[in-house]
Amino acid sequence: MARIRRNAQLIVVSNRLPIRIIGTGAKRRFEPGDGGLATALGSLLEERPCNWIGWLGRPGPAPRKIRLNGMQVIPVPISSAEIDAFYHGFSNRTLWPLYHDVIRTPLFEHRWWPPYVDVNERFAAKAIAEARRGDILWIHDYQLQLVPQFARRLRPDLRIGFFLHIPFPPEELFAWLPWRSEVVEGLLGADVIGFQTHANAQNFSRAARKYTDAEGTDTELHYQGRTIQVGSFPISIDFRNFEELARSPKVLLRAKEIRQHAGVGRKLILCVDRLDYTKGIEQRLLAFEQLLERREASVDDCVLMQIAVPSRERVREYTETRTRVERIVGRINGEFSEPGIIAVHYFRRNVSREELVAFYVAADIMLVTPLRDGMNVVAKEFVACRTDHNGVLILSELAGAARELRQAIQINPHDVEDITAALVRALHMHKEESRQRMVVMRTIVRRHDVHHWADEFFQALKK
Ligand code: GDG
Repeated sequence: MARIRRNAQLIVVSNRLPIRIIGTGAKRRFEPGDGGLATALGSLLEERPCNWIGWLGRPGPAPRKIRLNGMQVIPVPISSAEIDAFYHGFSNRTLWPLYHDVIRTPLFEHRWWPPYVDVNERFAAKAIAEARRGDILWIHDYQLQLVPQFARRLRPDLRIGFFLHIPFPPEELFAWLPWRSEVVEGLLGADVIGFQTHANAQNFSRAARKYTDAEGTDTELHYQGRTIQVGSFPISIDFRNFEELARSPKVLLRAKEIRQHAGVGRKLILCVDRLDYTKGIEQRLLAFEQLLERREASVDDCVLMQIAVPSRERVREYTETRTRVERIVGRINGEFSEPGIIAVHYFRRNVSREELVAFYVAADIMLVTPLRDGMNVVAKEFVACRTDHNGVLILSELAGAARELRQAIQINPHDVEDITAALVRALHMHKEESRQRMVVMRTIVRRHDVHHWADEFFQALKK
């Protein structure tokens, strides 16, 4: 088995690079993006030489290499046609809905598969071109599930890790995928395959035993003469960084302003998501509507603020979700708002990290209702920002985060009644009870922060 050299370089492979392009043509320059993965890997990147392979987010040719903060960034070129098939098509209309409990029907378009294979092969080729003997490859997420196998074939000397950020579906659903064997074989090229939860890891091991010659247990598979570790590595956040931001005078001042806009004496119910059908935005709005309709609370008691970050707008299911969400927001406001008293504040935009933290600090209730989610780090960010130990978290039991955040009010996000009942409970929860719950959740997230996550994965890879 390949071992890690002490001065081995780390080669991270992810669909998107952790950088932003500013400007075009001769005026083009690059800046670090504020992606969660870059933060997560921060300490590892400082420890050893690092390369990052990924896509810049624009079609067509890409610059050869970029040096940024001591890291070498290697962009992978992807054409417009490939973006349509590999990214919008196979990744986001086949795999994404299939891996999220088929909340939307996945499309199985055979013309999308060859570009998925080609682009994966290109990522692998770029990665191994940078790899010296015994280096470490850490590949991320559903867009790149074939990279481990491509890299392994050409470079058996490398240590290869793969981490899936989204759920791995149960056998009954994975069976739908016409390329199920190829996908599992692709992943089995890795030495360590990490998932957000035990259930996801178990789903994968079962699929591997069913669709390939792999043998073994839920945590250890034997395949083509190699041993592969399969495990759960729940991702987390940079707790200290969020906590510090939440304590900064600028953020506190902004939080105060947001509270004033919410209205005196009104409890602020906050929701933060990419505008994605997996996040259960419609269900939670219906629950809020029901709360007002039944007069279990009025607009004088509470206000809902939804930050909805535009996402995948070239995919039809996403534009449809947006239309539906906005229709419900309009209906609730038409029915219940009063002059100067808005029932639902809806912000369809990306806000800065500081602004986001100010919202977390200002909120009374955080409402997180995904119909299925790998982890959901928004829930953890809210907890990290509550340095006052106040605030109630309502959390979907179908988010990976529910495994750790047991002191949240957990709900079944498909059950609008359940969400309404949780809102009533949260609105009336005694301060001492919410405080006790928050203290426990903060201890858990502080201990299992993102550095812990990256270290654990890396340790497994070193074994
Ligand atoms: C995938 C999996 C898994 C949101 N709005 C703004 C903003 N955000 C940031 C949040 C948070 C991130 O985006 C969203 O993370 P989630 O975990 O909720 O979800 P996905 O984007 O679906 O991510 C998920 C994750 O990967 C990590 O493994 O947890 O299950 O689906 O960090 O803060 N950030 C800023 N402005 C916004 O308006 N700055």
